[in-house]
Amino acid sequence: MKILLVRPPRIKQAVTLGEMMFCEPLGLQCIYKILKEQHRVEILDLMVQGEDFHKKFKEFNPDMVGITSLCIDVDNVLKLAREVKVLNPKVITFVGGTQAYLSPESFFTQHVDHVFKFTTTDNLKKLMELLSKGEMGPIEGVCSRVLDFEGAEAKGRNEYMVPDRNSTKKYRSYYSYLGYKPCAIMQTSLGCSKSCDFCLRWRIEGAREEDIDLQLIINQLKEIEEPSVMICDNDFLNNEERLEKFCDLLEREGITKNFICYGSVHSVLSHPHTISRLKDNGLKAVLVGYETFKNEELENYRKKSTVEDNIKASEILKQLGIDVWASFMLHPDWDLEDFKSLKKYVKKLRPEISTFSPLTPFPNLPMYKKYEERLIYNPMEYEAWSFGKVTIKPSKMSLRRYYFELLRFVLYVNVRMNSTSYMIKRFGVGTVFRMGRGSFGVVKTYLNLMFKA
Ligand code: B12
Ligand code: SF4
Repeated sequence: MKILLVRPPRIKQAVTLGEMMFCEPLGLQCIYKILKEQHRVEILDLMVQGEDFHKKFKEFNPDMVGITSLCIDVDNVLKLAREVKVLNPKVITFVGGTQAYLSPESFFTQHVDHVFKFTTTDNLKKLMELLSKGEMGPIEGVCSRVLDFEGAEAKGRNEYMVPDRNSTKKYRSYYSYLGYKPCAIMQTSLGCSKSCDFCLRWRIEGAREEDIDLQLIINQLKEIEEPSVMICDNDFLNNEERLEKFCDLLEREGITKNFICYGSVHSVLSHPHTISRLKDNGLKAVLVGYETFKNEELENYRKKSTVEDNIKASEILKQLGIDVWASFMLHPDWDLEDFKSLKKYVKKLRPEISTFSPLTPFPNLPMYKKYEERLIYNPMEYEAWSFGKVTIKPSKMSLRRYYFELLRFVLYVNVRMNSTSYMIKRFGVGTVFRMGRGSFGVVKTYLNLMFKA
């Protein structure tokens, strides 16, 4: 069979980082590797500007079209599936990815034939085998239209798979992570035992770390041509012993890359000497969730660190010369004083880059119930759930004023607190120009939201 695997285009009107950066579609590259054993498979990445779905469809003339999905992509995925059926009703459509895992029902329409609630080598191969024989029956983790989309309640998780990075060879120069371009991404571990209250990641991957064999990781690294690699594990710095072994292997194999990763404050505090060794092996920047300046909020979020821990971790990372890309969560019950306190706190922490996200009680989180009465959007307004929009009605000021404070804060931090000069020093003027254009898009979206509020 001929199978076309598609990543939907960026969504301009949603608040996303898409204008600034996007990385390789790992999930599609993983299933490509399995499917290509028996089929002719191609990836079409519509996030890359200039790619045209109709043109590709006509050229490749697929028997099946598989589409990946994140929360905000639902409308785009459904539109693509509809287009497939209009172009050729015989072509089979199937959908997978994060949104299919969290809410498979969002894709239960007449244009989607199969929804992968979770994906394993077995269920993928089983579907292909049945389709090749022209048969159909229940498959674990797959909700099929001919079976009335049964199985949405099935329990199971996405399997760790090794991606085939050659599948995106023609796109690879576009893939970046903030200033690092070209940049690959890889996953070395699943799950997160910190299980913070607002976080979807441990819910998707499990509440304990499942570390993948390091030799398998080193083999992938050896094949990655890009000089920079973003490790998208939830807390790559978590396991001291594993990190030491990782450094041993990098040194033994002579692998030199720029590494960027997510790391928790807890991990930074627990083994700074190992993180220092990792720095000697290429660790350039860590994405840390400091979230808030209030211990009470950190506790409510079930974060395992305190405000004081955050300050200590920021000092350690400064001393080690590792850049910090910090994220903060804006609480809907903040007043003007709180925004001022956050400003002071950010000044104290001095991260190289700061990003801010309004607290988002995503429909699958228990937090959703707590804020249900105050929600501005309903769960079907998919594009609103990007972790960029204010989704909970603020209690201490109007929504318009809240957006105003948010915008003022974002501009203050980015313009006054040196992140521009840091970016120029680190990545050069060209990159800053590209990112500046992206940030301008985000600012414009926020301005629109403010005036509409
Ligand atoms: C890398 C990454 C990105 C990359 C690339 C994402 C991509 N898939 O194309 C970029 C930078 C582009 C990105 C952007 C965004 N992201 Co993001 N991202 C991640 C991250 C860190 C890792 C995802 C990943 O690659 N995992 C590994 C792969 C292997 O897993 P996977 O894609 O799920 O694939 C598996 C299965 O789902 C399946 N599969 C995947 N696709 C398909 C397709 C078919 C047909 C089949 C059968 C199976 C299948 O195969 C794999 C088997 O293991 C996750 C956090 C996390 N740890 O999950 C957040 C995450 C997925 N992102 C998230 C969000 C919110 C966003 C943004 C909206 C953020 C923003 N405001 O800008 C944007 C949206 C972009 C857009 N559409 O415009 C949320 C998703 C929430 C949700 N409910 O969907 C997550 C979970 C982070 C979070 N906040 O909790 N992201
Ligand atoms: S440490 Fe990070 S990835 Fe882990 S649960 Fe908390 S917010 Fe999520």
